[in-house]
Amino acid sequence: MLFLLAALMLAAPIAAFAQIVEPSIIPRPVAITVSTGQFTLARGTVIVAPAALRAQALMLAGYLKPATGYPFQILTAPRAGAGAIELHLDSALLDSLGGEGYRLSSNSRGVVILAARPNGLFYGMQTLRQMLPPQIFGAKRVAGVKWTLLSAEIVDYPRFAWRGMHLDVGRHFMPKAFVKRYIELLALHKMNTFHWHLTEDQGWRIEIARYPRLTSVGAWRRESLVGRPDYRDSTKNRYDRRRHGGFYTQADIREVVAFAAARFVTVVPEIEMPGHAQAAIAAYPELGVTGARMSPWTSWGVSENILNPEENTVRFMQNVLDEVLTLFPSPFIHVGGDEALKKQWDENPRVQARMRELGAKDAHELQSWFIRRMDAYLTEKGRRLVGWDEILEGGLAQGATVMSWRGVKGGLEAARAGHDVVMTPTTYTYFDYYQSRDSTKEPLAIGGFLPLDSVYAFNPIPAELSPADAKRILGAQGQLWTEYMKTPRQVEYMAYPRSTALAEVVWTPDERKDREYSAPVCALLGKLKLVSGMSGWLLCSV
Ligand code: TNX
Repeated sequence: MLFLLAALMLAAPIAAFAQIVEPSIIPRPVAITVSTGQFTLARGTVIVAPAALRAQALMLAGYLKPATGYPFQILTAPRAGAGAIELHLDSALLDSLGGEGYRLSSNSRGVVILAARPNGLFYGMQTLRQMLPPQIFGAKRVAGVKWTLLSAEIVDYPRFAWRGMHLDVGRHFMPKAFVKRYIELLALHKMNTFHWHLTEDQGWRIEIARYPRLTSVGAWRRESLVGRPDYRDSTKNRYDRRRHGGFYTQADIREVVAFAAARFVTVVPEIEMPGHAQAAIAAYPELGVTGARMSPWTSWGVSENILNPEENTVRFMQNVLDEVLTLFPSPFIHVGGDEALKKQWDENPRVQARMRELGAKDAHELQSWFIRRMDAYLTEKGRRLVGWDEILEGGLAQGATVMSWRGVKGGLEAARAGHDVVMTPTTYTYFDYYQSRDSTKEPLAIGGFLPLDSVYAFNPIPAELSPADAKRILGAQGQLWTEYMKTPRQVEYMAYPRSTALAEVVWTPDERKDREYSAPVCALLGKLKLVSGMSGWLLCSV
């Protein structure tokens, strides 16, 4: 017994020494083998890429230059004696890796990244960054660091095609520079979809040339609610008496879309209808049901004001979509559809007459009619409509894709009916909820409780779905609703580290997910903290 113990005590340090630790890459790669040996970036390290991949090579140099201070000359062929990072495309890899997969080999001579498509090369580059010392994320030259990465063989590709994060800029406007940073962080995590929630009751944020009042009026509200609304007695609500607003010009939007495209992120715009449209009604009262003059909403919750279902309104929104389509190449266009309160429709004689005229037996069918009109319009333009799961009520439009937010039930139903689905359930993907048990230690949030480990445990494919129907689940997405997030810093605090956990949910095979989830997430977060004051730190420091 004693002998055994002694043997164990002797063996333990040797085993620990011999064991090569897998680098913490998030999302965790499909397969990685690490061996002894390493490569160190040096002043003379070159990037080797064929001329067709110059944009990718420049992007890589742009990632590595600031912290190292090295020039990273770009060559089309290796140079004897110089360590190299090589980028190669090989379409024969399409079958094994898909369009977004890559292979990365590193040894003492350098690094080779192979992929069938540029997307894959880009993800290989993100992996390379994460294999280097964390200081590589610094924006300025860091002296005294050995820029070493371990020898490894990595084969990697995503589990889902839709790997997304959403951002509500309607409740609080977020500056363009932050939107770009948010996208850069998505790309670092191999996410490929940015769902930009651009219109709300409280603010319309996208310039539409044909309807200038949408932004001159709709983008500005007089003041904002302080704290949470009092639902029983609204006279108790307090306001900050500070004008809030902002919008993106079409030039801003083009800039963001191009920035995202260079990082293989598709920007899916959302233009909300028929509910969550008070800012639009404030700008053009004829879009509303009551005809009342109003301003963009100053409170949080769900406004009763809803678009009227007249032909003029449909045309107005289609004209808006026309401009949206010129700005966003995304195949998917989001039209909202959630929480459209039907009170004004139910109470208004004109709307009731319209329902009879259209043969809609209730307000749900009327909403369904409205969404179908948009679906037909977008389909005719070669795009696909996405909406929140309320678009199932009253009958789902033919080509619609559903975001299942009120649990996964809507998603199951839609998938079984042959529709594509993005899983966005509150229980796993609402990053506007509190993230720690003692919410008194956190800044005010909407409520709820969604800690990091719950996000990490999420499987976007519900067990009850048949393998055939499961193919309808395009992926999943995290939501950042900003009623209680006034600043970019607050958004980041809520988004991280939970977005890192979600990144692994949508990329890594379920069985490869690390049981010690928090260690790698926090390790990466430590690296990210170096990117000028990342704020989502709470869960890793407790
Ligand atoms: C529900 S999710 C909403 C949003 C709110 C959010 C707050 C969805 C489609 N609608 O308008 O901001 O809850 O958690």
